[in-house]
Amino acid sequence: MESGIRCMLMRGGTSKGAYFLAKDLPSNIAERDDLLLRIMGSPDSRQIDGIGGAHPLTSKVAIVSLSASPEADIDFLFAQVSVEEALVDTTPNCGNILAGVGPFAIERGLIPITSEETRVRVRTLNTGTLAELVVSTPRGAVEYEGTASIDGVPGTAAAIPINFLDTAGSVCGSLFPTGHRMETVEGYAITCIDNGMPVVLLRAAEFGFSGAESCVEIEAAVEALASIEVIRLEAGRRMGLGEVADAVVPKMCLISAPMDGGCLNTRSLIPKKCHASIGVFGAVSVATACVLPGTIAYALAERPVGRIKVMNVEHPTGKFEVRLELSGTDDAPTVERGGLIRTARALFDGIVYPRAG
Ligand code: NQM
Repeated sequence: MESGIRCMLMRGGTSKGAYFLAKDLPSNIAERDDLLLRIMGSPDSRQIDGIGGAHPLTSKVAIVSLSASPEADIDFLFAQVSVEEALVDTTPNCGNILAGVGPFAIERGLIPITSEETRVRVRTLNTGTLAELVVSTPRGAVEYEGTASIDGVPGTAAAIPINFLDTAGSVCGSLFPTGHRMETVEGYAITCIDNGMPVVLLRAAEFGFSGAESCVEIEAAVEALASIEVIRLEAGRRMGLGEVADAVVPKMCLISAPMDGGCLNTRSLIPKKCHASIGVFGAVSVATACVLPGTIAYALAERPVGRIKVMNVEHPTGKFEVRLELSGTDDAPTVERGGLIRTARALFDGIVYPRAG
C-alpha cells in the first residue's frame, strides 16, 4: 500500500474538499496532480475508489502553507479535481473552499489563537487574491457551532466573515476582460466579467428558460447546454483564456429578473453541471455586474441605494448575500471591495490512502 497522507476533510461554505499542508504533497506539479486524482478517485463518475463526492462541488482540494508574502499569513492553492476526466485545474480560485482555510490553518497550528476571534489573511495563489477571514475561536480552539445560516447548507454554524481586498480581473487581468460590458456571440447577448471569477452572463429567457428551473431541469436541456458551450468556448477566447474546452472557467450564469426579493435570479453552470447554489466569487462577479451600467445584468437587476450595497443573489436553493462597497458617481460607479459570510466545518481528520499509481 502506498503510504498515507495527512488530510482533513472539510465543508467550506457550500462545497466540500480535502485539505492538505503543502509540505505533505509532492512539489512536482505532475506528481502532485496524479496523486490528487488517485486520492479523489478520478476519473470515475462515482469516484468510488477515492474520497471525492462525485460532483464538482465535492471534488475540491486545498493546499495550505505559511505565506511567503508579507501581505498574508497563509498561502492557499485551490485545485478543482475533475470527476470524470484525469484533469486538475488550478486556474480559478474557490471562495467556498477558502472559507475552510482559516479554520484548517489554525487546526494545523500555522496560526496562533490570540483572542475570541482569530483573523487570518489568506493569499489565494491561483489568482493572487487577498482575503481576510475572521474565525471564531472563543475558548482557545476553533468553534464551528454557531447561529449563522447560509442557503444550500442545512442548519446553522459559526459565521466566518470574509472580506476581499482585490478581486477585479483575478484570472483575466481586468474586470471586463473583453473590453465590453455587453457583446454578442452567435446572436446571444452576453456580459463577460471577472471580479474574482471569470463568468459569462446570459439571459435565461434567450435559451427558453424562465429562470425558475431546478438544476435537474437545466441539466436536461441538452440543446440549450450545447449552445451555451459554444458560447463559452468563444467567450473564453475573447476573455484571453485561450482554448477552454478542458478548463473550468469561464463559468456560465443564466440570469433573469429577481423572483424573491433579491437583486437578480441566477442558475450557474460550473461550467457543465448546474451549481446547487452559486460560487462565492461567482456571486461577487454577478453582484458586481448588477451595479455597473451597460451590463446585461444591470437592466434586469434591482439595486438598493447607497454606497454600501447588500446584494442578495438568488440561486436554486435560496440567496447569497454579497456586500459591495462602491465609489465614483451613480452614473459611473466603481466596485471597491466585496464581503460576505460563509461557514465551514471539519468533517474528519486523518490519513488518506491513495489508489495505487
Ligand atoms: O465562485 C463553484 C463553489 C464554486 C466556486 C464553482 C466558488 C467561487 O461553490 O468562488 O466558490 O464555481 O465551480 O465552491
